[in-house]
This record gives sequence, C-alpha cells and structure tokens, in this order.
Amino acid sequence: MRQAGLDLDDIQGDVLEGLQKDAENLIFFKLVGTVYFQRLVKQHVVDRITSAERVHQRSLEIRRRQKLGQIRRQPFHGLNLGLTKDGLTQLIGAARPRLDRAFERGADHLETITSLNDPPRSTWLKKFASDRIDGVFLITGPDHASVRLQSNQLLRFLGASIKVIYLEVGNTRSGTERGHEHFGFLDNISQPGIRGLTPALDPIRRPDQGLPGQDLIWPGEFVFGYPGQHPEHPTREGPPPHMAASWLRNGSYMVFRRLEQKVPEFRKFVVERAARLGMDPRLLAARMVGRWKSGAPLELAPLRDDLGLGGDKKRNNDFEFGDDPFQRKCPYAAHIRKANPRDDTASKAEVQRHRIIRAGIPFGPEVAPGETTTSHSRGLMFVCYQTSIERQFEFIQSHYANNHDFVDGKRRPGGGAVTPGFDPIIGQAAGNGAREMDEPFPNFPAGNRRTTLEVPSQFVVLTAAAYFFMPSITALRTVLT
Ligand code: N7H
Repeated sequence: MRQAGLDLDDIQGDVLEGLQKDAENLIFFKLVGTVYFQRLVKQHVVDRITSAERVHQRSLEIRRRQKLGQIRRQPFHGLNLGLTKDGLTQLIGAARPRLDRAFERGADHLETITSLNDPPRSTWLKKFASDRIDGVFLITGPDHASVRLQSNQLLRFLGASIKVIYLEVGNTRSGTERGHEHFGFLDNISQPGIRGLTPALDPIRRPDQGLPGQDLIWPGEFVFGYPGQHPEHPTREGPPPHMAASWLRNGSYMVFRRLEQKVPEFRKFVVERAARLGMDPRLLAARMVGRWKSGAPLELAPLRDDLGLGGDKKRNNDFEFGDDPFQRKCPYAAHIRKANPRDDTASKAEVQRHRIIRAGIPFGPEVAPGETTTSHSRGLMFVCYQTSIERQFEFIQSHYANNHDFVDGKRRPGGGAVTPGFDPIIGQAAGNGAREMDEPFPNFPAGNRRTTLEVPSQFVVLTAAAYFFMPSITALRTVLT
C-alpha cells in the first residue's frame, strides 16, 4: 500500500528504510573547488545516488527470497550525499534560506555541546575536528573491499574539488553477532513505520501499526513535503513541517555521532555490580538496555532471555510500558524506555513527535583476547533522520536520556515519588559527572527492594559529531549544482 505522492524516486535511499549495508564508508569532506565540484557532481554523482525507491525494491526482493528460503543475496552498492550548513552556503551562497535552528548552529557549536552535555570538541578525534566539514558521502556495500573500491572511484571522479577531512569504514559484525552492536545486543529492531510505505500486517485490527508494536508515523516527521504527526493526536494526520525553501521537499536532516563504546569496561562493570546486587549479570545488562542480547524485550521476558522471542519480528516489538507502572519488568531509565517511552507519558501524541529513524553501523574491531581496557577504538557510527533536529534527536538526548527526572510523575507501589535516573547507555551528565539509575534489581513479579545503580563513567563516548541535510535528488541536480 503506497501512499500516492510519497516520491521515493526523489528521496535519498538511507533516509526512510536505510541503505542495505554490511559495510559503509563515511567520507567527510571540505569543498575546495565549488564550481568544479558542482559540475562533477552533476556529471558523475547525481545519477549514481541510490534512491529510496531502489532501497524499497531491494527490501521487497530480500523478503521474497527469504520466503523462498534463498539466503544468497546479490551484492548491493549504495551512494548518498549530505551537506552541512557550511556546505550549503558554499554551494548556494550566504544569502541562502536559514534551515532548522539546530542545523544552523551545528553539532560542534558550544551551545549544542552544552545543551547535550557532550564532551568538549577538544576531546573529539583530532582529524575530524581539524577543518571545516561541508559534506559527507555514504558509500555502502557488502564488504570493506568493495566499499573501498567504490569510494576510490568516486574520489577519482571528484579529483581536487574536495579535500577529505576524515573517513571511516564501519561494518556489521559477523557470525552469531551479526546485527548486534558491540555491547552484544541485537539492534535495529524498533523503527517507526512510515504511513504510505510500511504495510500494516493486520490492517483490520491494527490499522495504525506495521509489524505488531510498530506505530505508523506520518512521513513528514522524517521527510519534508508531507503531513507530519498531529500535535494532539497519536495517529491523526498533522500539518507538514515548515520548509524554509521549496527545494527542501523530499529532503531530511541527518544527525551523525561517532560513539565509541568501552566494551571491556562495560562488561567488567556489569559483572561487578551484578555481584554486588546479587543478580545475574545478563539480567543487569538487560535492565540497562530494556532488551536482552537476543532482542527479547524485558516487558515480555522480564526475568530470563528468550531467544525465540528475540528473533521473532512479529512479537519482539509488540509491547507498551503503560501496563508496567512500577518498573517491575523494565526500569524507567532503561535505554529503550527512555529513547521511546511509547505510552508511558501523559501524551502519546507528544511522544510520537520525538521519533527518529536510525541508520547507523558499528565500527572498529572485535574485542581482542586479553583486551581488558579498551585499546582499539570501536563503537557505533550513529546516524538518524528527521525533519527537526531540535524536536527529534536533540530532544531525545537532552530531555529524555540526560534528564534524570524523566519519565516524571512516577510513584512507588507505596506512593513515594521516583527519580528514574539517566539512560545508562547514552545519557550524559553535565561535566561528564556520575549518573544514577533507579531500580537495577527487579521487583518482579512483586517485591519492594530499593536499589540504585551508580554509573561512574561513560561507556559510550562521543568522539565526533555533525549535522547534515540530505537533499532530494532533484535538489542535487538543480538548485545545489
Ligand atoms: Fe539506541 N544498545 O546497544 O544499548 N539502542 N543505542 N540510541 N535506540 C536500541 O529496539 C544503543 C542511541 C534509540 O523504539 C537498542 O532497535 C547503543 C542514540 C531508539 O523501542 C539497542 C548506542 C539514540 C531506539 C540500542 C545507542 C538512540 C534504540 C534496541 C550507542 C538517540 C528504539 C534495538 C553506542 C539519541 C527504541 C531496537 C524503541 C534502540 C543500543 C545510541 C535511540 C540494543 C549501544 C544516540 C529511539
């Protein structure tokens, strides 16, 4: 069921369903010959940009093959291009329209860093922070070698028109860890469904969901030019987000954050604290995330992992938090309960206006035998899409994850007030201070033991960040080049 008007041919492929990737090179560059770059992009790049339509057709093809039991896939290469505020200014001049406030400020602005409690820019990767970043190429494929080959070809086309500031190739993990991020948890389970693109599995009984538990969101939350969410109703159509210029249509904002993960330190912390609390370390880690490593959500498997549930797309996202009012199954501060509180606040309509589409990829090597403190940089190249960086990504980071009072208004079974604490995965305290999370030990199915988890340091550390606009393919062909 495709909504008439969702112009997938014009939207870049990473935005809605994500370029299918086992490896991805992110090439951050500065423009050095703008006019030359514009000519080369028009000549060699625009026709190679992978559209959302191609990605969508590829997903359908993968599903068809899976149904037939065919696991071999044809290699798929993707190419997308994003531009920062500086890149847009280089291409169309200083008199260009002003976009989203957060985008115009940029991820490396002191105000942004302060409002998100991010580590200072002086601690970011030296190379990344060494010069102005005007844009990013996303080059995806089945493995490092083919992605490097595609990247080299692109860089040859572009010659001296750009200077590469930083590049990094990420890849999905292999074997039984495929699809899992570096702490070991299955990722990419819960994404918003897109009205007009994601089919409802059960259109009669659940017309507002794609897969069970996957709420359908109006596309204007992620791509310009379409209706967004209604501010007061969780499923009704709302107005399209404001566009500063008509060429923003079919474009989207991309947030990039290179998040280093201190895996050996995380593992050691979990084992030590679990012993202190007298609980299984796997349960403690699951209570920090809200899901078990298999992907099984605590709301449906509160005490032990359930591998069948974890891998079952029709069941592993089919839950809300409202019927767990005392965090007996899943702590209020667990990463997924913070990042998408579902029905846990006074207004679901409000929560649905703070959704993002995630499209990141892990980077760095596996933990080496004997690596007890991190000696190789590894983590997640976090990428997400939205039409307001301020209302979507930044809101989740600052008002949910970093806010120890969120979700507010919660009570103990006996009536006392609760401070839920920080998201122990991505929450950041001012000045890199210590964080606390309420109720690491489960009081399930009953019980009244009060516990607090103190998290003295970050296991997820920001090492680079930037905000991009992913223009429509038409804008890349016309206004911008
Ligand atoms: Fe998170 N993790 O391993 O703990 N994330 N995340 N994330 N995240 C999710 O449901 C993780 C980060 C969201 O709808 C899962 O798909 C790690 C940032 C949202 O129920 C796991 C890092 C932001 C969801 C992780 C990281 C978010 C989500 C469960 C950094 C935004 C969906 C898999 C290194 C500010 C919630 C799944 C929902 C899920 C982990 C970053 C947001 C396992 C390790 C920066 C919205």
